[in-house]
Amino acid sequence: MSLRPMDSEYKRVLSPSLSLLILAGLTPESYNTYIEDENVGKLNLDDNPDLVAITVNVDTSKRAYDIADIYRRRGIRVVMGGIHPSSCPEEALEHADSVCIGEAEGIWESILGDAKAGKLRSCYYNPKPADMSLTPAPKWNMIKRSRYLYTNIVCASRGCPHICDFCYNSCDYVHKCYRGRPVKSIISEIESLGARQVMFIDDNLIGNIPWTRELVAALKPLGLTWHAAVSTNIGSHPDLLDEMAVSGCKSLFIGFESINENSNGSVNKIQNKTQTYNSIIKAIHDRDMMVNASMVFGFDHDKPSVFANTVQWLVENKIETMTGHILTPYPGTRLFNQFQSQGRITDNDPSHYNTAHVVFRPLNMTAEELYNGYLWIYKEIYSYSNILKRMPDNFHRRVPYLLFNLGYRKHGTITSLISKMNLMNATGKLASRLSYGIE
Ligand code: B12
Ligand code: SF4
Repeated sequence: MSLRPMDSEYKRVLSPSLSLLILAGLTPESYNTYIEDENVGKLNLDDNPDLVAITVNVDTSKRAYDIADIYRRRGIRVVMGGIHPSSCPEEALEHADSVCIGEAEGIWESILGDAKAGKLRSCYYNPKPADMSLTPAPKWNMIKRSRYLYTNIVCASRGCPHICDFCYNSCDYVHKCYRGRPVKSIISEIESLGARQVMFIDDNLIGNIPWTRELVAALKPLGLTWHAAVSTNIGSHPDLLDEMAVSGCKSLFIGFESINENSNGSVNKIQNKTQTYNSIIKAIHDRDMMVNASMVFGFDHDKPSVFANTVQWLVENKIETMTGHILTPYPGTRLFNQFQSQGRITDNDPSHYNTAHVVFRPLNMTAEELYNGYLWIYKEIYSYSNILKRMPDNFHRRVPYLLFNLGYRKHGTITSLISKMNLMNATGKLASRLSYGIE
């Protein structure tokens, strides 16, 4: 995983890749499998597996290709999957024997069978959206959970009903239909995790409101603390917000992206209505939940003033945390196609595609203004004075608020040491205990 200038080392060990744990869950017991993760330790590249499977994002693609080349030079076959090979299969095939485009459910078994029979095809793609009842529970026993900060992550759905131009959901290969997993299987997965706090890592937990209501109702008796990402239309469902709060939801990650309506419109984020933002935040705070606002900078309507205006809005609304991004045209997305046809892509180094570099020519500010503004807003919003100004009115939220804000500030030696000593999971548990009185 690549780090941004404001990231501490522990970002690498935040949580393991669910993709590989799910792939392991789809693999029949008769296969001897193991998982290696370079984020938590040195890879053993001298092993001799029959097949190597690698999950790849754009910013990790260079390293993934290097690893694949090492195995293939020794005659070991490599299959790649994940967001980047799915949108750029030809590029991935220069380093892999085979690419899985999109979801693995329903095709991983064929890949394994074909590999065993020596008939591996170069591309596999399920033209239909995967049946969510086929998604197995991640095989947690395949990794050392103590090496990660959080291993209580759950993916309850696939996709999103919206199609924002900068999001991977706008890629051609993505099935444009939202699917929730059967609620029963989500609940039994949570129960088997044995955790009292759960992070849902879905794109959008409210992509199908009746299904979300069913899920939230089933979460209620578990007495959990949970966190999730939702789209801004949560503001139209106050009764669902009530139920979420009662069932233990403590924070919502929301892609507000911009306080400039034209900027949101320019990337087809038409569901975001800036005049509703403040009331959405108030509705969430009134129910004692925190808001993590995802903000993107560098849209065609953004001027240099966007940074100061955004800080003012974040502080005025006492938004607990901000995750900031420089607009990034991910290969395969509609935004990428637009910028490419306009000749505005200025940097093709994949490792720079982690939303912390300017890889295109902005319209209403220079690339330097965009980059410096991005660094400035992180410093400014997580300055001790602004952390104090944004302190929640509700006393209960203050401990988790402070811990989350300290987590967003850059920490060097101490977190590296905690990570090296395999104390990440214990640190996560301590943070949960301090915040919510649970582990
Ligand atoms: C959770 C998450 C995170 C977590 C990561 C937790 C973890 N350890 O995995 C955190 C918060 C750390 C994170 C960080 C970042 N993330 Co993120 N993240 C996600 C999110 C929401 C879910 C990923 C996930 O686990 N999905 C569940 C799994 C099961 O789905 P999956 O990976 O797609 O796997 C399926 C298939 O793709 C396939 N598959 C996958 N791999 C393989 C391999 C083989 C061999 C095969 C056969 C099949 C296969 O099978 C799986 C089952 O069907 C995605 C959005 C999304 N929905 O994918 C963004 C996403 C992956 N993140 C993104 C970004 C930009 C980032 C950051 C750069 C953001 C930042 N500025 O810091 C960082 C860097 C991440 C990195 N370098 O790895 C982008 C990546 C864009 C791209 N084209 O690469 C995404 C797509 C978000 C978006 N909407 O644009 N992220
Ligand atoms: S609302 Fe979020 S997850 Fe959905 S398409 Fe837009 S950016 Fe992607």
